[in-house]
Amino acid sequence: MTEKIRKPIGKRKKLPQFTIMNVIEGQAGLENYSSLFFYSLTIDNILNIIVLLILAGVALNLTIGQNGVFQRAQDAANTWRNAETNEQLALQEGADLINSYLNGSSSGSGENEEPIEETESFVGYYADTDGDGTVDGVIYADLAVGNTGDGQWTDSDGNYTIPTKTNLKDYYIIQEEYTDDFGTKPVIAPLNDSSKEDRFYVMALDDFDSSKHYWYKNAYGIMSDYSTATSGDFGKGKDNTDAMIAKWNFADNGGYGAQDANDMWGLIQEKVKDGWFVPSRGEWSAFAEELKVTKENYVNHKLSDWYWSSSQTLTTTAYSAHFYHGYIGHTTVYLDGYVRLSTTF
Ligand SMILES: [Ca+2]
Repeated sequence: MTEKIRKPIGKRKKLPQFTIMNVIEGQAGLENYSSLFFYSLTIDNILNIIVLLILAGVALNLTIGQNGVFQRAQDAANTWRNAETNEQLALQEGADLINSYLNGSSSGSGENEEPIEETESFVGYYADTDGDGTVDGVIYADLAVGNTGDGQWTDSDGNYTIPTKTNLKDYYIIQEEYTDDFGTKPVIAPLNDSSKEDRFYVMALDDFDSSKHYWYKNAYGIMSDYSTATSGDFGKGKDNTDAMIAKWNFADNGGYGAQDANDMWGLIQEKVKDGWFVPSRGEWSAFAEELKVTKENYVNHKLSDWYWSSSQTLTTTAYSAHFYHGYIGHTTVYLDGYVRLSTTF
């Protein structure tokens, strides 16, 4: 916007309470500012800016009160020749407040949000596990409530128990409506309280990648400690994953044999460092039953035919979630299957 286009506010309307406009018009130096808001102020958008500041949670008296942003800008303007620096600081503060609101940094922190109910199930809602505005998965277990399905997906291999816990973290609705592979639901994010327990189990909305991977190709027939090395229970996927990555990293030196480049335990390690894990047999069962996934509808949820779990079955096999058949299966560890990861928050 050029100098010619900007009209002195005083020539348009006579509003003494906004003599701040003199600040804008009196200043060649203002053109240094990158913010377009202060570059093109009119009486109309000054009012809009005040509304924005209030919406952004900035108290009214901080905005237009006795010691507010605009008052300080005005005061600075009155002594401009001696106090150019103060004026610029006050104006910059206003610009920063507006920019932080428009960038969402003052609306996504959750600090002013109502916590969600502690007795209601939020299974089926989407999760923004780090509150950054990007959805990370769908909630399939809520430890405030426990099972909401009947605790069994299809047959006894699909049994699961979701425990209930107390001292759980607080959460809030960060987005009222979001549509993805599990329909349209609100999105939940954590309030800031990291000292408490995670309440939710979350499944990623996409496979780890578009390829199929071995469970652990060379482990076939030599997993003699299968009954203790991993567990099929709900809540054990994280421990299973840590244990199997340790085994895989040991390879021939105490693990289940040589590594293969297509073994999932090698490929997922970066994601595991971010808190993701391969779901246990019970976690896959809970996911399927709690979200009512069947062999008839799994394609609609963009799920692949079958997935590895992190739970061993025998010396040669691990459990797998077979959506194509609609049940939990046992699969030989040198076969290749899809991988989808879970996390908690
Ligand atoms: Ca996120």
